[in-house]
Amino acid sequence: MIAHNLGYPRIGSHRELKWACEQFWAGKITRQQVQEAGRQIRQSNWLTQQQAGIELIPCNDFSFYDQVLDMSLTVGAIPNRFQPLRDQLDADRPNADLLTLYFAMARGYQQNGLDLKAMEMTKWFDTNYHYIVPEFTADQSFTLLSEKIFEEFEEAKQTLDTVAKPVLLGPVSYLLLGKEKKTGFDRLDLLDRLLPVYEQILTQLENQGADWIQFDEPTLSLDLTDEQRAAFAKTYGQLRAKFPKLKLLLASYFECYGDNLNLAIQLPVDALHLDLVRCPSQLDDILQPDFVNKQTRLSLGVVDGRNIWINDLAKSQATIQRAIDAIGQERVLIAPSCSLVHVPCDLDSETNEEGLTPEIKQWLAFARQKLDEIATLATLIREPDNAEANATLTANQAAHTARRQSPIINRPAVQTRLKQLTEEDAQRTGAFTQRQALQHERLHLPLFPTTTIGSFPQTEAVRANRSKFKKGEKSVEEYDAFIQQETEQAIRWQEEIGLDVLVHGEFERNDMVEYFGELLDGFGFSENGWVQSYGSRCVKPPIIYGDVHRPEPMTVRWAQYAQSLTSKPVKGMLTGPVTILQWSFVRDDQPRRDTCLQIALAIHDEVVDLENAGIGVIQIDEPALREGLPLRRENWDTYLNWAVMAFRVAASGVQDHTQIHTHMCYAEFNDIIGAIADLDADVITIETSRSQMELLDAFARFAYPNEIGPGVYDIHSPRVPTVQEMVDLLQKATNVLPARNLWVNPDCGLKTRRWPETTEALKNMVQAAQTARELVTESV
Ligand code: THG
Ligand code: ZN
Repeated sequence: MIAHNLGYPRIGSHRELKWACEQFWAGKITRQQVQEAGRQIRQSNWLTQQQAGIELIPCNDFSFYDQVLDMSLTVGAIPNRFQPLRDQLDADRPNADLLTLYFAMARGYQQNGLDLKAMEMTKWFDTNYHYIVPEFTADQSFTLLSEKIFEEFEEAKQTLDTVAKPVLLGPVSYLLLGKEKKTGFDRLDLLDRLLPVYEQILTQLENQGADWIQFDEPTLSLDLTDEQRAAFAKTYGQLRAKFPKLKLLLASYFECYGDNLNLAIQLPVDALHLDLVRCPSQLDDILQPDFVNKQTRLSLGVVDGRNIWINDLAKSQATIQRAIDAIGQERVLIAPSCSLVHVPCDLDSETNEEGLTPEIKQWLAFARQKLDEIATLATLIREPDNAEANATLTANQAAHTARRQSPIINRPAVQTRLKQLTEEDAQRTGAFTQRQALQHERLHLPLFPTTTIGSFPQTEAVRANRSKFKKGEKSVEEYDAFIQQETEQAIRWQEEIGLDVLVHGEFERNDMVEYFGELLDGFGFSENGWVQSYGSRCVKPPIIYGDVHRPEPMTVRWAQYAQSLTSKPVKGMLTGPVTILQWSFVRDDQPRRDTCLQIALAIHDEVVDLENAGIGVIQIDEPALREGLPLRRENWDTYLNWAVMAFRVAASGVQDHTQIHTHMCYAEFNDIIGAIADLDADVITIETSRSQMELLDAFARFAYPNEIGPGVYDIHSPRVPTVQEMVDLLQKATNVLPARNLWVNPDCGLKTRRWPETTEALKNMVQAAQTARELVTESV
């Protein structure tokens, strides 16, 4: 039996990686200094794992930006547009400055006369982590370029005095997660060119003394075609034949192997990892004669790598024992369900009892605590009488009992309200056309009304004030006065620009989920519970531990204040239940659906309060609706049913003349357009920056009935769009959708932009709306 780990958070327990990278990008520290920061994080992580009792420790799980991008650099899959930079850096010579090339691929490069666009980023399976999408061409070639994996293996050996287990994204998943830049070929056809580079990597690692190699192949948890399955068989057959001595561990996670299980069993690898948190049933599925009669070991992913609850050690012990009874202790490895990068580093960094009380903390385990759980489980199996391990087990059981019975978790009134929920609670009074007429009568908006998505630039001053307030260096009164002043300025500024539906600007908010988490009962929040979202950017997901309840109105005050300053409508701004659920750590003691509907009830109450406070337009953002989709299609309908229901519960309860908006990011709407229509929001604003026409086509083909604001410019770039390009877009939109249903807005919130470009862009946008109105009137 081996206690092992699949990967450890690399941001550092106080986000050391973020600070180092951002300083390096700003030119404030040298390449050597940022490299040194990386080295310190790796060493600290390795020693932490060793001290915790992890016997097989991962290496190459560190990354300065993203592990998929690391793989692209390792196999030399550098898009052609970076060639001029490679020439400048002389990138193909040993010891070249690959870090500059690497960050250029991740973030773009505008220096030395070059203007290189960053590679695309997309979500990693159903997590809040984003990876850099490999770009492939038909004439793609691969060569071993970066030596990172060898260097880190050597470094781990020096640090640990033993060999670590290099982690590689497997070749099939690497190809499948990428994208063909042009049509006319299938990226899986590149496998024959890619495998030799993987073989080179394994040859060198074997020469360096490597024993185990971990291949992450998480695409095995997706629906695969026969061709894709065949690629797995071919890959591992070939690697096995060439490397009979290396121990290959194949890891998939986040879902059941499902109908890929037979394939996985047949692959000639030394160990197969099972995510027993997401899919406990697959242990029995695999412990059949077919598998039992082989030599393959099982890595049992019993400790949750996606959530922050303590493990049920007794239950895990029983699970492990069941496997041991079938295949013997020698064939078992104990592991987290997936890499620990999806959980925060260390619970011991949490000292603020307001966010996490000692009672709640005893129910939680962050990455470092999860290592201890894995080690304890190994001890319990090897030495059933070990006193320390048994004391831990007893305390663990007591914590679980306490959690089940705790009054802070159970709110009978909330549970009753949830039970009594009916379809009627998810229903606006009138049909859309009726509501639309009443809303037009009340709001007096022009054709092509203009609005923004909600947030405005978060300046240094806004951030500094919030941080001082949180540290107690600013009083509530001082902070409120500051927010009031910012809000008033924002209202005046929007009036000047001539927008039709205004927003208050969200200067009082940090993150759109964290903010609500801090105001709702049943939510805890951490001080240092950061999780990497992309590159140096992190999020601090709230922790939902109990029945959700809204103790008092959350947003009414600022909305009402903003509305009091102007005669134009001001939108109330809320985050929707699905997004709050999706971007939080959720309870593992009740279905996600129930938690989501509890949040929906809290948002529902907020919506009603906003209406009573005189707010006539209310936006309920659901940017995470699409990303909450289960990985397997067979589970989509169940999810979409409750997710749509939750949104509708939140949005219902207001009168027909109150206009409900929603907003969604990420353009892949085709496959869920029916669910989007079922939300029955009066207005949806959407991100379209990547492909406006494709998106509009999807809505037109579906004959989307309600009002819609296809983003007319991309907020992700500081570039100011021209009036003409936005007019053109609006014209294209009127060709496929009724003009009376169209809104004019940027494609996402403006939080990450600066004021100067925002002002210019919105002025042009208002002008474009005006021109579009004139064009439509002329043509009538
Ligand atoms: N909030 C949450 N999750 C998200 C997003 C969000 N997931 C998807 C998408 N948006 C991810 N995008 C970002 C964008 C910016 C940042 C994080 C994720 C970011 N974070 C700050 C940082 O790392 O410096 C810290 C945040 C803060 O200061 O509060 O900039 O919007 N939950
Ligand atoms: Zn958005």
